[in-house]
Amino acid sequence: MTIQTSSTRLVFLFSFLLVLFSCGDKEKIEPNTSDLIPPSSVAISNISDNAFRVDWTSVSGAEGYEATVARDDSFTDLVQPYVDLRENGTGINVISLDTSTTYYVRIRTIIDGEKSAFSTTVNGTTLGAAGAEPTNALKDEATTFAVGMAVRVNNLSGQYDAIYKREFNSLTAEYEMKMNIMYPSQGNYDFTRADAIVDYAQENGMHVHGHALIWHAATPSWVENFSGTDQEFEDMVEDYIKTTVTRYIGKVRSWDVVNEAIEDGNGQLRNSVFLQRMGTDYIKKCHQWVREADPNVLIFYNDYNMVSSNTKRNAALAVVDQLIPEDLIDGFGFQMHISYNGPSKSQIANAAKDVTDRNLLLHFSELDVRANPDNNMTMLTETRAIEQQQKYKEVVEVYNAIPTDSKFALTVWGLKDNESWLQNFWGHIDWPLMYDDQFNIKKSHTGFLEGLQ
Ligand code: 9MR
Repeated sequence: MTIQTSSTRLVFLFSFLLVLFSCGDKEKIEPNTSDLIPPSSVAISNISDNAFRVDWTSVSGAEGYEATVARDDSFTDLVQPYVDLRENGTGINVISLDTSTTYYVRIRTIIDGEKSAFSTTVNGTTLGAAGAEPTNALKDEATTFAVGMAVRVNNLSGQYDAIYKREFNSLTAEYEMKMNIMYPSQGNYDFTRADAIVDYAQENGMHVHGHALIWHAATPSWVENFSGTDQEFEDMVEDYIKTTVTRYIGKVRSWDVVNEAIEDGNGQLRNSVFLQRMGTDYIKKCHQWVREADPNVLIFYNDYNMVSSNTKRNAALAVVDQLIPEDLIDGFGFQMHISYNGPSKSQIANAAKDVTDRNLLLHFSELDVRANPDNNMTMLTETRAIEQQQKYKEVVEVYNAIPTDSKFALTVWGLKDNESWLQNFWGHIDWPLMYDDQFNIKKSHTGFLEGLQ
C-alpha cells in the first residue's frame, strides 16, 4: 500500500516536473550557455609585501565579474572583502594582506544575473616585510661626507624627528629658504620658517645647506614686476642677499646662490628677471655679495640634468670657470633627479670628474630615483625596488669614490615616497625615496648603505 502510494506519487511528480520544464523552456529565455564562461586567463602582478593586482581577460557580454580571494586552494579560508566581490572592470587591487603569505584567486563571470563556473585558480605570495631591510644609520656609515635630507618646518616632529636625528647630519630646506618665502614683499623679510629649520639643525648638531637665494621658480611676484630702475633692482637684490646670509653666519655652512641659471637644450643663460635687470654677470655679482657678507660660508652653483645633458653641464661649467679665478665659488651641486634606469654609473662618474678635476666641492644635492618613469605601475614591485636599490647603490658608490677633498654631502630630496615633489610634478604615482608612506625603510636605503661598502 505504502509502496504503491509512493510510486503513484513519484509518477505524478515526474509528470509535473516535465510539464514545468517544458513550460519554462518556452517562457524563459535562458542565457546562451556558451556565453556563461569564466575568464579564460587570470594573472597576478605588482606583488608587494602587503598587496598585489589581479587582472583577467574579459568575457563577451559580461555585465560584471566576481572575485574571490582565499588563503587555501579549496577556498575555505576566505579573505574579506574579496568574497564574491563584484567588479565591473577586468582587474582589482587586493590590499591590506599579510607579508610572506600565499593567496589564491578565482574569478567568475556574470551575464544576465547568472554566474559562470569559476576560472582556473591562480596564486601569488606576498613579499617579506619591509622591516627586513638593515636599519644602520646612514650618517654613521658615511664617514667621509655629510648625509643630507630636504625638510619642511611642519615635518620636524614625531617620526620625522626620530629618523632625521638617527640618519642625517645635514639639512636643506625643501622650499622655506627661498626668496618667495623669506622676502614676500618689498622691505618685509620673513625668516620665521627659515629660523625654525636652522634652529632645529643647531639643536641637533646638523649642518644647514642654504637653498636657494636666487631661483627663477621661487621669485616673488613683486620682484618679477619690480617697478624701480635696474640700479634699484640690483641694490634690492644685494640687500636681500646680504641680509639673509648675514643672519645665518656660523649657522648655515653653505649656500646655493643662483639655482638653475642654465636653460635646457641650448645651454644659454636662463632669461630670468635677474639676467634682464642685472646683466649677464649677475651670477658673479650675487656670489660676490655672499662672500662679502660671510667670507667663511661655502658658495655653490646648483642645477639639474648635470649628468644627462653634456650641453647643459658644459654651459654650467663655463659659468663656474669664470668664477674660479676670482675665488667666487667653492662647490657645484648636481641635483640628481634621476630614474632607476638612467643615467648609468659611468655617466655619473664622468660628470662628477668634471667637477672634481677643478678642485671644487661636489654636492649631490637633491637625490631621488624615479621607479615609475613610464607610469605603467600601480605598486612598487620587488623587481623594480631591486633595480632602484641598484641605482641608489651606484650613485653612492660614485660619490664615495671621488677625491676626499671634493667630498661635501649627498642630500636626498625628501623622506617618504608619498611626499615627494615628483608625484605632483609628473601627475602620477612613484616611489623615489628611501622610506615608504608608513616610515618603513625601503630597499633603496639598503642600496645607499651598500654603496658605502
Ligand atoms: O621639492 C620642492 C617643492 O616642495 C617646492 O614646492 C618647490 C618650489 O619651492 O621646489 C621644490 O624643490 C626644487 C628645488 O628647490 C630645486 N630643484 C628642483 C626641485 C623640485 O622642483
